[in-house]
Amino acid sequence: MSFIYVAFISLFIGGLMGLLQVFVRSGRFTLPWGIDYYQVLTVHGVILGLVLTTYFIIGFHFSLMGKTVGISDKQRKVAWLAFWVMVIGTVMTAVTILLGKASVLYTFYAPLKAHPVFYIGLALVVVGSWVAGFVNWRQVYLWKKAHPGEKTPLLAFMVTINTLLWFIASLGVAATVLIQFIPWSLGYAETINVLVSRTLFWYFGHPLVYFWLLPAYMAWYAVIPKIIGGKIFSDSLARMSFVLFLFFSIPVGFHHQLVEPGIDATWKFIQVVLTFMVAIPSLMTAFSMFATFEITGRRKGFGGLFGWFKHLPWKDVRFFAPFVGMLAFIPGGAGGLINASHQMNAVIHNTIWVTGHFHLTVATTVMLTFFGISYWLIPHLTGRTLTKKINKLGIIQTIVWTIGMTIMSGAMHIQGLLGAPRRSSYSEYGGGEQVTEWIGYQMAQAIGGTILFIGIILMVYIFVKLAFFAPKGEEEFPIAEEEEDAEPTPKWFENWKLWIGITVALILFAYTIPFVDIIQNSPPGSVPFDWPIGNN
Ligand code: HEM
Ligand SMILES: [Cu+2]
Repeated sequence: MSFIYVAFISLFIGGLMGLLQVFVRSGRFTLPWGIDYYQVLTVHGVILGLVLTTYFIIGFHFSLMGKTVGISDKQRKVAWLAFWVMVIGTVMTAVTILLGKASVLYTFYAPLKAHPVFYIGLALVVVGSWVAGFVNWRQVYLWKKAHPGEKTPLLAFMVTINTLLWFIASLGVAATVLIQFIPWSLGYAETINVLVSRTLFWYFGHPLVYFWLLPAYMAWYAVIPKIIGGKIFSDSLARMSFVLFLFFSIPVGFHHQLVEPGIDATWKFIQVVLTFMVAIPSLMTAFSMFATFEITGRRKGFGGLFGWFKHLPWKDVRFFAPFVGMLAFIPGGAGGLINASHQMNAVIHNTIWVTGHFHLTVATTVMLTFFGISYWLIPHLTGRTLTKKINKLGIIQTIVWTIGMTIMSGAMHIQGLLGAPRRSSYSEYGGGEQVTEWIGYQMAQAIGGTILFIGIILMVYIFVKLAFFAPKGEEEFPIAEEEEDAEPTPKWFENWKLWIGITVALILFAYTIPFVDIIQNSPPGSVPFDWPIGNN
């Protein structure tokens, strides 16, 4: 619950920044008191992309592990340690951003330099999250020892995969922060190798998006079936898709660096091919969700080609919100295929299309699923219940979010195709002709963003209700079961050495040669640049 408090406070602050951004970009509003647009945007990206997600996910992981394999008092203590290390790091980072000493955006690309405390704070957040992951692994290990021969519960298996993915991926960001950014920002190193830092960042940055997405998939595979009164479609298929996500989410960071001149095109091509492999587990997930829906509906006696579709509990927000999230993943995923394709990437690269894309994926698919989880998880943890009224408000919240996001993200996609840059305060670019094509859409973006902000206020209100004011009672923690006649899950799914071995082999294959090449043939490093630029 402590993790979730941080997540919802972040939602509110970050949402407010988002509102300011769409206002500024509409051209009708300037920030008061000399506040800098890029400071606001850094708060937004860091607090929503990094803080909200990581805290919610770790809290959700702990709740799933507690329910399935249990947590000992000692483990709980170490989990608190993880929490406080993360909080100290978050506060350090937040203070530097609020003081205007770290307006470097959440990707902190070199050679823009932040105050050293910004990087040290980030490093602490990562270390804290590792401690949390180690606790999870220990929980599974002790459960296995106490239950010889039994398979790890599905959700504990999934948490293990996601923490593994996070650990392996965040080694990259830890390396660049510790070896490159901290010495450079402290003045011990004069220059920084920009391409190495960006490569290490994206080695982390892509798997990061799967770290966000997999907890949503946990809820889709193992919670939603219970909510709709069905069973898990296939335990083995769910595990296999998670294993494939582990394989194919890390050795692919180059698809964020397709326009970078210092990386050999062959290796970009190889990493793009590996990127597209992720379509397999994604479509497996889509297939198994709809299979669950259909089987459950037919079992309840709803026949016909689509009759089973009508039986779904549309009025239950625990289902409705994540379901809308699933729908948003259809355009979101299609946009992702465009982003990852080298030629089409050239059209949308660094335009606000990209922002439109991830507001559909992380800010809708993932967020609406996390909200869907919150409706039962928060009352479950606080000993309260989800009332009919809050449920209804949740449905309204989902609809408001969908309308706001459709308008805002739609406007962003169109502007991007017309060439509007992302990460840019309002500008008419000296009256350039091309600008007239997109500038009107910035108004639509502001309207969508405002509706979206109303969605955030609603959600924060619901959170406060569920955490402090809803009637006392017992809220179910919905975990679906397997079919009675399900095929047994093969034992080799628990062969962690094999999964980790393949993951590491794929990473070494995709990164070793180009990385050596980048280091050997790098241009000179860069001295630090402070924001506003010129203070180097
Ligand atoms: C009221 C709701 C929101 C509004 C109005 C909003 C608006 C925006 C806008 C306009 C930008 C682009 C600014 C620019 O490139 O100049 C942006 C960037 C971003 N947003 Fe949001 N957003 C909202 C909610 C969210 C949520 C819920 C998340 C994540 C969970 C999120 C994550 C991000 C991230 C990671 C960036 C990129 C920052 C960067 O490029 O450095 N946003 N948002
Ligand atoms: Cu990516």
